[in-house]
Amino acid sequence: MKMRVAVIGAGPSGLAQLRAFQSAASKGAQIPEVVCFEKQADWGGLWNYTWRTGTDEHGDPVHGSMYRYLWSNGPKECLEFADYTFEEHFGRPIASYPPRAVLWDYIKGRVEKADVRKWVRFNTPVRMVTYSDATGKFTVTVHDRTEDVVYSEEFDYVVVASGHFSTPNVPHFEGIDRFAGRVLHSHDFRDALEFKDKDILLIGRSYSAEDIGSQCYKYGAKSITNSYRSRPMGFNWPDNWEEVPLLMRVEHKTCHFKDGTSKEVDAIIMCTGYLHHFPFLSEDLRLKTDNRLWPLSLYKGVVWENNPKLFYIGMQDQFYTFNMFDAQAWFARDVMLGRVTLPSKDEMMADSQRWRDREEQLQDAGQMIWFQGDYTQELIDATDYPDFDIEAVNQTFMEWEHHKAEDIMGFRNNGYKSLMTGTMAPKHHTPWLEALDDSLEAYLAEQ
Ligand code: FAD
Ligand code: NA7
Repeated sequence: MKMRVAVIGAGPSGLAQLRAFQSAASKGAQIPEVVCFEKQADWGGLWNYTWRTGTDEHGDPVHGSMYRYLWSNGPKECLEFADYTFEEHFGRPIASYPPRAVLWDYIKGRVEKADVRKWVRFNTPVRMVTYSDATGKFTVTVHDRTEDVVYSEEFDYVVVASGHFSTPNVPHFEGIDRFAGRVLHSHDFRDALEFKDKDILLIGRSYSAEDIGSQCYKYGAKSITNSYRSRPMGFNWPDNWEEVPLLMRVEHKTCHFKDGTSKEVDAIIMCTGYLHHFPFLSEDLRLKTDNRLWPLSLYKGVVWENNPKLFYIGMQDQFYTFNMFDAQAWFARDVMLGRVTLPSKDEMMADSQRWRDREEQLQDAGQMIWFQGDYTQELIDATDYPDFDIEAVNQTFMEWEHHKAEDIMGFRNNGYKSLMTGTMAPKHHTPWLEALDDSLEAYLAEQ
């Protein structure tokens, strides 16, 4: 029987895996049968916006964590696919910080061109994956939600591409159970207009806190208070935005912070990150990690060292995204096709430990960017994924960091050069703070 590969998830990581196999086939390689299971009705992962929160139309947890008016939080030039450029997709250069719908369109364009939709079984969450030493195969049990049938199939390889920004990490704070306002996690945030004219408290100091706060500011929140555990973000915030130490307790609508100050707020939004959550994997296959640049147990960040027929794509914390997922997917593919030979388990673990040792020494964003750039380069060198100028991508990330430090509400007005085509991005027609319509049509309109 033909070799079979199961891919779990049709977000950017899973789609990278499909494209990797299709690319090999288009160059004449014999490829295995690839079956991708996707719990949502369409592909694109987080970029496929849902208005729903809580449970989906079938009663499963909603995957989506993205919200209305979300614009890319980094330059598109840093995530551009090396084998499918923005210019190829849109037929002309576009500005550097597209809204969600524009990036979703771009992601879809490549896989539509590759004609791999037929490999995806939609509305089909994976319920369980087990491995049998006796048969050397995985049994993948899924729930076809359209027909409401649970069934199992056997596979030679499994690729986990289910994402890790979907299951919220929700801490408890004293008195929050009696807070006289709305409490939610960033996973359930959908529309900043809900917080117009409100005093809001954000807990956390990372991307979600920064961006949800900026959204709320843009759409008219009265004040934004940002409570941090470790240290403030330190940007040059607008006048109605302040950063305070960690929330200690809540009394009615008053929040008390570690430095003894307090503030009355209407809503608390926990921007406290996400859990790597794989309820569908048996214990021997399950990655356990916090959100970091180098989770252990994955050789080259991809191959499950305890059973190298299992792969994980996109499990790291991310500066690099789409093109790093590609590099990982091409690597996983080449292991499966026998083009890359894996060393012994001890050697794989020693290699991972070297990356972890370096990760633990990283001091600042610049070092983290180069770390992930070096990692991506190493993977690209091992496969036929088109080489691109990683050093220049790193430099673009640094420009982005500087632009944020200069003007946190205006950094999205900058443009950068494509590292794939060499074209400079045009300036967007409307400054981000004034651009209230985030539709693809509005973004691409010439003005
Ligand atoms: P996901 O996009 O999460 O896709 C995983 C897929 O797996 C989903 O389609 C899901 O339905 C499916 N799935 C999950 N469980 C199962 C199951 N049991 N069975 C079947 N299918 C399953 N990155 C950027 O580059 N730029 C940004 O501006 C940016 N903004 C972001 C904003 C937010 C709010 C968040 C949360 C993330 C953002 N990211 C951004 C990072 C994001 O992680 C990546 O861009 C990308 O979506 C990751 O792709 P993925 O395929 O690994 O995961
Ligand atoms: P991140 O980047 O994982 O950050 C999580 C934040 O939550 C971080 O600032 C943490 O503080 C904070 N945190 C976690 N637990 C707590 C508790 N118990 N109390 C206070 N603060 C806490 O998640 P994000 O959602 O911001 O970003 C995820 C992705 O979404 C990212 O890729 C973006 O592109 C969008 P710390 O920094 O450790 O002090």
